[in-house]
Order: sequence, then structure tokens, then C-alpha cells
Amino acid sequence: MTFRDLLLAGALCASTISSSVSAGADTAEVEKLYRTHCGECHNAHRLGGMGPALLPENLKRLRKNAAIDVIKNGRAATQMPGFGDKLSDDQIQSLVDYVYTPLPEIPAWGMEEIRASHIIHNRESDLSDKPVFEVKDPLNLFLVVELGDHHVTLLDGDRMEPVHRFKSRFALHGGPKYSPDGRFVYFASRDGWISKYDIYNLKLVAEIRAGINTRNQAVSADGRYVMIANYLPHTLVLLDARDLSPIKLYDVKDSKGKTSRVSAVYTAPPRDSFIAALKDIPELWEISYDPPPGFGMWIHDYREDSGEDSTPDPFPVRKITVADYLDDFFFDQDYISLVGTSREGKGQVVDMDVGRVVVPDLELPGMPHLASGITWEYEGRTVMATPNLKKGNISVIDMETWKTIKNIETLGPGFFMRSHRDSPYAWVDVFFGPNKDVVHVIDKKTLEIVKTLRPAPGKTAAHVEFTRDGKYALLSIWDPDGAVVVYDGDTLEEIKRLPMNKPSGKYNVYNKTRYLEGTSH
Ligand code: DHE
Repeated sequence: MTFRDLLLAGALCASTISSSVSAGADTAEVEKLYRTHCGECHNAHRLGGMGPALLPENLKRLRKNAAIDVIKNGRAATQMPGFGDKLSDDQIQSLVDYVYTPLPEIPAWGMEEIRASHIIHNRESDLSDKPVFEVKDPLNLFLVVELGDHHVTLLDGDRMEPVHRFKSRFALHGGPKYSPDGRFVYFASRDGWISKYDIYNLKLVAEIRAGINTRNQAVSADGRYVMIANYLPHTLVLLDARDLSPIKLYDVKDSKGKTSRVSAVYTAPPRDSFIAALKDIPELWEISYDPPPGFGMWIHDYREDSGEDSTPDPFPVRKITVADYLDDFFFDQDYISLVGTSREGKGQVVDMDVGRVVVPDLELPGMPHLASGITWEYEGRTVMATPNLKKGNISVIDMETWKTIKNIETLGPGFFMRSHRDSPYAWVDVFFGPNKDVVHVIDKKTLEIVKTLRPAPGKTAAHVEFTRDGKYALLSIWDPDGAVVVYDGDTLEEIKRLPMNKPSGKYNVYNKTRYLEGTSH
């Protein structure tokens, strides 16, 4: 069996690569250390799993001294714990040297491998176009990702009852993305599997492995394409949304050939484009899926290697140079201003129309988590608000002047922030530290915290999503013995508790397909 076959089968065992790294007692020792403490999350071969790939190619921005600190003390805002009490300084140093040692060969994951992984489970033509279950409003359905046992629950948002529960790929991360009509949903797992699921028929349609270590995915506003952002290899992959067959692979590199991980990709509906930020190159990429004149309808059948004349390219990349790396980013509702930050917390605003940085030094202290930033109208202007991963603080920024108008102090650093166009409140969790079990409710008119809830003392409470009409807010108790707690969005009283296994994100079909103000991309 080749390396590729093993990856395809998900069957790589710990010795497959390590034996080829080198021999000798010290190497055996550090490999054992790695397998014992790191392999479960970062993959036995350092190719990434729950945690990122640990290869020199992906660690370019982390100095070795900083890596020692991460292993000793953990990494802020990630699931990476500190090992300072388990490992000696020498052991930590040997692990750092180990993860900065190149693999003899990075497994290829190009078009050939992607195509070979493609699975068609059900043909759309064999499936019903009506839900096979009773539901008042299919647009008010929710999906809840349950990380505890890698399942997804389909929830009726009117009756607040589960409709169905199904197994997902291992470690889904990032929001699932719906087709515009809300019938299909696309999931991405951290190890690169993309799954298309038919909500109406409760069946998988297709799956494909688009990368080895994947960041996230986006579905075009017209529902025809899915774009995948990868950490390993350094690629973006365009898929046909009908059956997930691959259309085009982008090697992500600058003009000098330096390659980069992709921080994330989102769809920008008014622009008919995908926008991707890069982690190792100070560039933003905008990839248009609006067919240029001459392509007509056949754009959907274009394939990179189909022998068609590919000039002009139907999916061209526009590259915008930015002031710093972009680890995280966020758009205004018009998708003209893009607000981005590096992990070090340097903020910048890019005008996507003119294609350049217009504010290079946005004030954003404490490592903002822009992926969960939201906007609303406040005293006649639009403001954006974002939690900070290192600081108990919500930054509220005027989107015209780009000045911070308020820092709302919270009981600790938060991860997710959510509201709804028709709700008076914005909800933010306190994901990290001793108060991880509380959520704050902020009045959008006064920018004050009006209530702090502690729904399950001692258990992390995180991530809120609203019903279609904004009347109810659903909150996760992030624990194997957890729940989704339903609150009345106005009185803030608890209505119901649905037991679940470490529920993480919840996604309302209507809010997500309408890109409503207050929700995530
Ligand atoms: Fe996430 C979304 C990045 C760790 C749960 N997270 C996202 C998105 C990005 C991101 C860029 C938006 C993608 C999208 O929805 O298409 N996340 C990162 C990180 O850089 C970070 C800090 C480190 C990492 O390990 O990658 C990180 N994230 C986590 C976790 O540890 C969480 C809490 C548990 C997990 O699943 O691993 C976590 N992230 C989530 C969730 C969303 C998410 C639930 C979707 C939120 C939404 O409402 O859309």
C-alpha cells in the first residue's frame, strides 16, 4: 500500500513515517514522547488532527523559543494544554527540535489524491425534494454539532425538538454551510473531509477529502461551488457543489514561490466571489465565480484538466497586498470593508473595492476573535463588536471612523458573540478561565451588560444562535453531559433544556442563508 492509499484509508499507523525519519536511541525516545503527548491531537505523523500540522513548513511564524513556551504553558485560545508539569526542559527541547525537522517527504494531496477519495453516497436525482419528516418551517431548522461523539443533531426550531441525529466525520470545525434553499448542508472536518448532507432526506450525498489538514469551507452565494481552505497542503480547492467533484486546485504561493497556509475562506455574496486570507504571506485572495463574458453556462462544467481552453480563467484570483498577515477577519454587511488581524493583534481595514489597506493600525487589543465579530446599528451608525481571546473585553468599533467607542469589560476572554437583527441583545460567552460557565447579555442600545447567566455551574457555556425570528436564543453547555439551553430572547428566561453530548456550534438555516446581521459568515 502506498502512503497515499494509507491516507485515503485513514489507516496510517505510527511507525509508517517515523521509521523513515531517522534511526537511533534519541530519535526513538523523542518519537515515543511525541506519540504519547502530541500524536493524538496533532496526528501520529505531525500532519494535523484536532491540532494543526507540526511541520517546519507550517511553523514558519513561530520561533523555536516561542514553541518551547507553547509546549510548556499551552497556547492561548486553543485546546493546547501546557506540559510544563509533565515534561522536563530537555524533553520539551527535544520535541521542539523534532517538530522543526522536515519530514523526508510531505505526502502529496493534489488533484489525483482528492479525486481518488471522492465518494458518491446517493444521487440527488433519486432523492425527494420535500422533507421526509413533518416540519412547520424548514428554514427554521437548526443543526447542532456535537463534538463529544462526533454527531450532528437536526433540531426543529419551532417545536424545539430533535428531528434526527447522525454521525459526522471526526472533529468538524467551523460553521457548516447551507445551500441557498437550505436543503443541503456542507461540513468540513479538521482532517480534510468535506461532506454534503441532504437535510430533507436525512442522507449523505457525497464526500471528498480535499486536504490533509483543513481550515474551513465556504459555499458560493449561488450555491454552485464550495471552496476549501487548507493548512496542509498549502492549497485552496474549488468543488462542484452538486456532487463535490473537484474543479480546480490553487497552489497558494506568492510571486517568489513562498507558500502559505490559508487562514480561512468566506463567500462574499454581493461580490460573487470567495475571499481568502493567508497566514504566511501578507496577501488577500479574492476568487471570482462570476463567469467572465464568453464563458456562458458551461462554467459549471469547466474542469482544470479537462482540456478546455482555460484562457481567460473562469475562476481568476485577484491578489491584494496587506499590511500584515491575516489570521482572522470579518466583513461589513456590504462586503466592501474587510477587517483583519494577525494573532499578535495588529488590526487593519482593507477596502475590497479599491483593493488596498485603508486603515493599517486599527486599535484591537487582546487578540480579537473576528470570526465571531458582529455588527448592529447604534445611534445612527454601524458598529462592530468582537470578543478578545486574551482579554475579558468586548471591543465596540465605529465602522465609519474605525475608532473604538467602547470597551465592555467581561468576566474573562470570550470566544463567540452572537445577536440577531430583531433582537435587542448581543450575547457573548466567557470561554476561558474560572468564569467559563457564564455568558453575558449586552443591550445593543446602551452597550451595557444587562444580565450574566450561569446555566450550569462549572461547565463551559458557549456559542449562541437565534431562531429565525430572533425570539429565542440557544446556548451550548459544552460538556459530554451537556445540553442546548433555550432562552426567551426578550425576557432572558430559560424555556427548555435539550440534553446533548458536548454541543458546540448551532446553525439556523434562515439566519445563515440570509447572512443576517448578528450571525457569523
Ligand atoms: Fe474555531 C469557527 C479559527 C479553535 C470552535 N474557528 C472558526 C472559524 C475560524 C476559526 C477561522 C470560522 C470558520 C467558518 O465558520 O467557516 N478556531 C479557529 C482558530 O484559529 C482556533 C483558535 C485554533 C484552532 O485550533 O484552529 C480555533 N474553534 C476552536 C476551538 O478550540 C473550538 C472552540 C472547538 C473546536 O471545534 O475545535 C472552535 N470555531 C469553532 C466553532 C466555529 C468556529 C463552533 C463556528 C462558529 C460559528 O458560529 O460560525
